[in-house]
Amino acid sequence: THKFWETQPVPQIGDEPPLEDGWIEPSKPREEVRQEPYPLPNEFEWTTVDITDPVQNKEVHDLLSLHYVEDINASIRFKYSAEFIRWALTPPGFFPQWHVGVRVSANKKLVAFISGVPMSLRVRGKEIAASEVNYICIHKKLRSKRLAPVLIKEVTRQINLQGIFQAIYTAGAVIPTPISVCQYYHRPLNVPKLLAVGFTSVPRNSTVARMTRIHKLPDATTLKVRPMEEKDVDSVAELFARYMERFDMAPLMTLAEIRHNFLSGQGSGSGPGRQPDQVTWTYVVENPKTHKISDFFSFYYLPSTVLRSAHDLIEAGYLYYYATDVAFQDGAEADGRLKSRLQTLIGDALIIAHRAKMDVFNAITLMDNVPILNDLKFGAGDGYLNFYLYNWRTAKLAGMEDEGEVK
Ligand code: YNC
Ligand code: MG
Repeated sequence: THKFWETQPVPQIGDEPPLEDGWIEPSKPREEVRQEPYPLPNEFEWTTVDITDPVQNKEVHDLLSLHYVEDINASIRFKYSAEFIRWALTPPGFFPQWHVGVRVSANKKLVAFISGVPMSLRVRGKEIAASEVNYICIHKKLRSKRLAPVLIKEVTRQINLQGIFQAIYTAGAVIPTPISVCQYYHRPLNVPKLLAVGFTSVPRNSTVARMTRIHKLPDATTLKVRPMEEKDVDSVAELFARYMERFDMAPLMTLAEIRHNFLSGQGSGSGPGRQPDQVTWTYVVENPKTHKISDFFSFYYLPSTVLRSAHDLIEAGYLYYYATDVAFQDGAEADGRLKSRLQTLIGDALIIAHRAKMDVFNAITLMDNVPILNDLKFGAGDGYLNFYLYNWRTAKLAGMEDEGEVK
């Protein structure tokens, strides 16, 4: 049973698929939203974290570094950089009040956090002004005390106060009720390193040398890709919007959001070396005649701490958004031209990530990833990511029943 989630406007276990998409609870006028913060146990107090303040940014970074998501074996833990957290929490139109922290009253130590950012989401035919809720984290010493529901209710209140009543969120945890579940896949880039830290092991029928050879990548990309620049924003936005029409659920991004999400810290024309503040890496293919962007891919850099040797980091790239105009050519999907182009494009992402000295490249089974993962030598991981909508009914997304299967 789910004492908390049973009380929330989310589809409950066993609910029939809805006849029509829409809210579960109607929106309220601002004055009908609860005006007072939810009560916390006595020794704690609420704080609005100013994530643009380097000191508070670091406090969130430090909390997550020690207490955020671990893999199922507790062998690695995400280590979001301070720059990453600031980037993720400051998209265009962000609300500082949606960055909710809990401090110990006595010494002001930050011991819990949850955040929301505004976004525009399309679910099937409907556009929703939504929030994306992420980075819920409670200090390990304060676990299992029902503090998480208080954090969730408080961020919901702050979001409601801005006139937003829907949210999207993802979690490894299974709660009522996922609309989709994706599996993690991993593509080794630095085999000796991954073996040394115990992220992978040598199968019985293989050797280190053989594994290294199989995963070797060329230095040069196949396509003529270059880092995305400011001048590409319009063209990338157009390509992105059109490509996303392929999917039942996708974000809708303004030009400002395209710029924020894809150009973060990427100095124009910067080479493959890692910039200190670089979070996302976006590369484009420019049509030499029209100067339109025909393809782009993006990934973000997110290391994980190796827990049995805390000084070791696994440097990982995560596939983010991509698009290709091959998808718009007649018959391209049916005759395999789309799959082939995507394989080349994402293959180039692997090459760039490898050149940037990353150890592994990760992807989940969404968008058009599934058909290309095996050929690109990704292996299935043991992690899953569940997708959820708050206060929105819709049937489960495609891939929910056949996840993991190659189309
Ligand atoms: C979770 N990840 O089921 P029931 S992902 C949501 N998301 O409630 P307690 C979760 N709910 O089942 P703990 C959850 N994990 O009794 C647990 N729950 O109804 C539910 N880990 O609370 C759980 N970050 O305080 C149960 O649990 C209730 O002390 C139990 O705290 C949980 O960011 C947690 O994995 C996850 O820091 C904070 O374990 C803690 O264990 C922790 O006794 C490591 O809570 C870090 C970690 C999760 C990453 C993520 C997405 C969060 C989504 C939250 C839901 C947002 C809803 C939309 C709100 C806006 C609405 C609008 C408009
Ligand atoms: Mg708790």
